[in-house]
Amino acid sequence: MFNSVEFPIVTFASSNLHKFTEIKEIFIQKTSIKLDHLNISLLEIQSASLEEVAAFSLNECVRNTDKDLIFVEDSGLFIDCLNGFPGPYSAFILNTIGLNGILSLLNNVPNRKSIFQSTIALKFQNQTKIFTGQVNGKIAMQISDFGWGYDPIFIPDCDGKRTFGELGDKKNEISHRFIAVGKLIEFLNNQLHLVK
Ligand code: ITT
Repeated sequence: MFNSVEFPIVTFASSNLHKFTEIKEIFIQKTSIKLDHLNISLLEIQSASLEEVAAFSLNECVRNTDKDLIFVEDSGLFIDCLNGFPGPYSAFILNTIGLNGILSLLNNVPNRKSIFQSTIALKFQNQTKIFTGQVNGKIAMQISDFGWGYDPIFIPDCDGKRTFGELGDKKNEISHRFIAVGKLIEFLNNQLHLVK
Protein backbone atom coordinates (compact mmCIF):
# COMPACT_ATOMS: atom_id res chain seq x y z
CA MET A 1 0.00 0.00 0.00
CA PHE A 2 2.82 2.44 0.97
CA ASN A 3 6.15 2.59 -0.82
CA SER A 4 9.52 3.24 0.79
CA VAL A 5 9.28 7.02 0.56
CA GLU A 6 5.66 7.34 1.62
CA PHE A 7 5.24 5.87 5.10
CA PRO A 8 2.07 6.52 7.04
CA ILE A 9 2.13 8.76 10.09
CA VAL A 10 0.25 7.86 13.22
CA THR A 11 -0.44 10.49 15.87
CA PHE A 12 -0.21 9.89 19.62
CA ALA A 13 -2.33 12.37 21.59
CA SER A 14 -1.16 12.91 25.17
CA SER A 15 -0.03 15.57 27.61
CA ASN A 16 2.66 13.22 28.95
CA LEU A 17 6.06 13.55 27.28
CA HIS A 18 7.45 10.49 29.11
CA LYS A 19 4.81 8.30 27.50
CA PHE A 20 5.52 9.75 24.05
CA THR A 21 9.29 9.19 24.47
CA GLU A 22 8.79 5.53 25.43
CA ILE A 23 6.30 4.87 22.64
CA LYS A 24 8.51 6.57 20.05
CA GLU A 25 11.42 4.30 21.02
CA ILE A 26 9.26 1.20 20.51
CA PHE A 27 8.06 2.47 17.12
CA ILE A 28 11.66 3.04 15.97
CA GLN A 29 12.52 -0.56 16.89
CA LYS A 30 9.48 -2.27 15.43
CA THR A 31 8.07 -0.41 12.45
CA SER A 32 8.65 2.06 9.63
CA ILE A 33 5.48 3.90 10.58
CA LYS A 34 6.27 7.43 11.75
CA LEU A 35 5.00 8.65 15.10
CA ASP A 36 3.78 12.19 15.63
CA HIS A 37 2.95 13.80 18.99
CA LEU A 38 -0.16 15.89 19.59
CA ASN A 39 0.43 17.55 22.96
CA ILE A 40 -3.08 17.88 24.34
CA SER A 41 -4.81 17.53 27.71
CA LEU A 42 -7.29 14.75 27.19
CA LEU A 43 -10.81 14.84 28.55
CA GLU A 44 -11.23 11.78 30.81
CA ILE A 45 -14.52 10.38 32.08
CA GLN A 46 -14.87 8.72 35.48
CA SER A 47 -15.12 5.01 34.89
CA ALA A 48 -13.73 1.86 36.50
CA SER A 49 -12.61 0.69 33.07
CA LEU A 50 -9.46 2.01 31.39
CA GLU A 51 -10.93 0.86 28.06
CA GLU A 52 -13.95 3.15 28.50
CA VAL A 53 -11.78 6.06 29.60
CA ALA A 54 -9.44 5.63 26.62
CA ALA A 55 -12.27 5.19 24.08
CA PHE A 56 -14.01 8.34 25.34
CA SER A 57 -10.80 10.42 25.29
CA LEU A 58 -10.09 9.21 21.77
CA ASN A 59 -13.51 10.22 20.47
CA GLU A 60 -13.17 13.67 22.03
CA CYS A 61 -9.77 14.01 20.42
CA VAL A 62 -10.98 12.92 17.00
CA ARG A 63 -13.77 15.51 17.14
CA ASN A 64 -11.14 18.22 17.58
CA THR A 65 -8.50 17.18 15.03
CA ASP A 66 -8.29 16.26 11.37
CA LYS A 67 -5.86 13.33 11.84
CA ASP A 68 -6.90 10.01 10.25
CA LEU A 69 -4.68 7.71 12.28
CA ILE A 70 -4.66 8.71 15.92
CA PHE A 71 -4.43 6.97 19.28
CA VAL A 72 -4.47 7.70 23.01
CA GLU A 73 -3.19 5.63 25.90
CA ASP A 74 -4.60 5.40 29.42
CA SER A 75 -2.52 3.75 32.13
CA GLY A 76 -3.36 2.70 35.66
CA LEU A 77 -1.77 1.04 38.66
CA PHE A 78 -4.12 -1.52 40.27
CA ILE A 79 -3.14 -2.42 43.85
CA ASP A 80 -4.51 -5.75 45.03
CA CYS A 81 -5.03 -5.03 48.74
CA LEU A 82 -6.81 -1.76 47.82
CA ASN A 83 -9.25 -3.59 45.53
CA GLY A 84 -7.60 -2.20 42.41
CA PHE A 85 -7.27 1.40 43.61
CA PRO A 86 -6.05 3.83 42.23
CA GLY A 87 -6.63 2.17 38.79
CA PRO A 88 -8.28 4.71 36.47
CA TYR A 89 -7.72 7.42 39.11
CA SER A 90 -3.93 6.97 39.05
CA ALA A 91 -3.15 10.45 37.69
CA PHE A 92 -5.41 12.18 40.25
CA ILE A 93 -3.99 10.15 43.15
CA LEU A 94 -0.39 10.83 42.12
CA ASN A 95 -1.17 14.55 42.01
CA THR A 96 -2.91 14.52 45.40
CA ILE A 97 -1.55 12.02 47.95
CA GLY A 98 1.50 11.14 45.81
CA LEU A 99 3.87 8.21 46.21
CA ASN A 100 4.25 8.83 49.96
CA GLY A 101 0.48 8.65 50.34
CA ILE A 102 0.34 5.31 48.50
CA LEU A 103 3.11 3.89 50.70
CA SER A 104 1.27 5.08 53.81
CA LEU A 105 -1.87 3.24 52.69
CA LEU A 106 0.22 0.07 52.47
CA ASN A 107 1.96 0.53 55.80
CA ASN A 108 2.35 -2.91 57.47
CA VAL A 109 0.40 -4.59 54.65
CA PRO A 110 2.19 -7.80 53.56
CA ASN A 111 0.22 -8.19 50.30
CA ARG A 112 1.83 -5.61 48.00
CA LYS A 113 0.78 -7.23 44.70
CA SER A 114 -0.19 -4.85 41.94
CA ILE A 115 -0.71 -4.66 38.19
CA PHE A 116 0.33 -1.87 35.84
CA GLN A 117 -1.96 -1.67 32.82
CA SER A 118 -1.70 0.23 29.57
CA THR A 119 -4.76 0.61 27.37
CA ILE A 120 -4.47 2.05 23.89
CA ALA A 121 -7.47 3.25 21.87
CA LEU A 122 -6.81 3.72 18.14
CA LYS A 123 -9.12 5.29 15.58
CA PHE A 124 -8.81 3.22 12.42
CA GLN A 125 -11.21 3.56 9.51
CA ASN A 126 -13.83 5.12 11.79
CA GLN A 127 -13.64 2.27 14.26
CA THR A 128 -12.13 2.20 17.74
CA LYS A 129 -9.58 -0.55 18.29
CA ILE A 130 -8.36 -1.36 21.80
CA PHE A 131 -4.95 -2.87 22.70
CA THR A 132 -3.88 -3.65 26.27
CA GLY A 133 -0.72 -4.63 28.10
CA GLN A 134 -0.32 -5.68 31.72
CA VAL A 135 2.65 -6.31 33.99
CA ASN A 136 2.36 -8.03 37.36
CA GLY A 137 4.47 -6.69 40.16
CA LYS A 138 4.50 -5.35 43.70
CA ILE A 139 4.73 -2.03 45.49
CA ALA A 140 8.19 -1.31 46.92
CA MET A 141 8.72 -0.65 50.63
CA GLN A 142 10.29 2.71 49.84
CA ILE A 143 10.55 5.24 47.01
CA SER A 144 13.56 4.65 44.77
CA ASP A 145 15.54 7.53 43.31
CA PHE A 146 14.81 7.05 39.62
CA GLY A 147 11.95 7.16 37.15
CA TRP A 148 8.80 9.18 36.61
CA GLY A 149 5.20 8.77 37.79
CA TYR A 150 4.82 5.47 39.66
CA ASP A 151 8.14 4.07 38.37
CA PRO A 152 9.95 4.68 41.70
CA ILE A 153 7.60 2.33 43.61
CA PHE A 154 6.62 -0.39 41.10
CA ILE A 155 8.74 -3.58 41.08
CA PRO A 156 7.88 -5.87 38.13
CA ASP A 157 7.78 -9.59 38.99
CA CYS A 158 10.12 -10.45 36.12
CA ASP A 159 12.91 -8.65 38.00
CA GLY A 160 11.59 -8.96 41.54
CA LYS A 161 14.09 -6.55 43.10
CA ARG A 162 14.39 -3.31 41.13
CA THR A 163 11.67 -0.76 40.47
CA PHE A 164 10.77 0.32 36.92
CA GLY A 165 12.76 3.47 37.71
CA GLU A 166 15.86 1.53 38.73
CA LEU A 167 15.62 -0.60 35.58
CA GLY A 168 16.34 2.47 33.42
CA ASP A 169 16.08 1.77 29.67
CA LYS A 170 15.23 -1.89 30.36
CA LYS A 171 11.79 -0.80 31.62
CA ASN A 172 10.81 0.00 28.04
CA GLU A 173 11.58 -3.60 26.95
CA ILE A 174 9.23 -5.23 29.47
CA SER A 175 6.64 -2.66 30.49
CA HIS A 176 2.83 -2.66 30.23
CA ARG A 177 3.28 0.02 27.56
CA PHE A 178 5.78 -2.09 25.58
CA ILE A 179 3.23 -4.94 25.44
CA ALA A 180 0.28 -2.75 24.41
CA VAL A 181 2.30 -0.77 21.84
CA GLY A 182 3.64 -4.06 20.40
CA LYS A 183 0.05 -5.18 19.74
CA LEU A 184 -0.81 -1.80 18.20
CA ILE A 185 2.20 -1.94 15.88
CA GLU A 186 1.46 -5.51 14.83
CA PHE A 187 -2.08 -4.45 13.92
CA LEU A 188 -0.89 -1.38 11.98
CA ASN A 189 1.87 -3.26 10.16
CA ASN A 190 -0.66 -5.89 9.06
CA GLN A 191 -3.37 -3.45 8.09
CA LEU A 192 -1.00 -1.14 6.24
CA HIS A 193 0.98 -4.04 4.70
CA LEU A 194 4.25 -2.94 6.23
CA VAL A 195 7.19 -4.88 7.54
CA LYS A 196 10.16 -3.47 9.41
P1 ITT B 1 -2.36 11.62 29.17
O1 ITT B 1 -3.66 11.10 29.74
O2 ITT B 1 -2.42 13.05 28.73
O3 ITT B 1 -1.80 10.71 28.11
P2 ITT B 1 -1.39 11.18 31.89
O4 ITT B 1 -0.09 11.46 32.57
O5 ITT B 1 -2.63 11.75 32.51
O6 ITT B 1 -1.25 11.61 30.36
P3 ITT B 1 -2.42 8.49 32.34
O7 ITT B 1 -3.75 9.02 32.77
O8 ITT B 1 -2.38 7.38 31.38
O9 ITT B 1 -1.50 9.63 31.73
O10 ITT B 1 -1.54 8.05 33.58
C1 ITT B 1 -2.06 7.80 34.86
C2 ITT B 1 -0.97 8.09 35.87
O11 ITT B 1 -0.04 7.01 35.85
C3 ITT B 1 -0.19 9.36 35.61
O12 ITT B 1 0.04 9.98 36.87
C4 ITT B 1 1.12 8.88 35.01
O13 ITT B 1 2.20 9.72 35.39
C5 ITT B 1 1.27 7.50 35.63
N1 ITT B 1 1.91 6.59 34.70
C6 ITT B 1 1.43 6.18 33.50
N2 ITT B 1 2.28 5.34 32.90
C7 ITT B 1 3.34 5.22 33.73
C8 ITT B 1 4.54 4.52 33.67
O14 ITT B 1 4.89 3.79 32.63
N3 ITT B 1 5.39 4.62 34.71
C9 ITT B 1 5.09 5.36 35.77
N4 ITT B 1 3.97 6.07 35.92
C10 ITT B 1 3.09 6.01 34.90
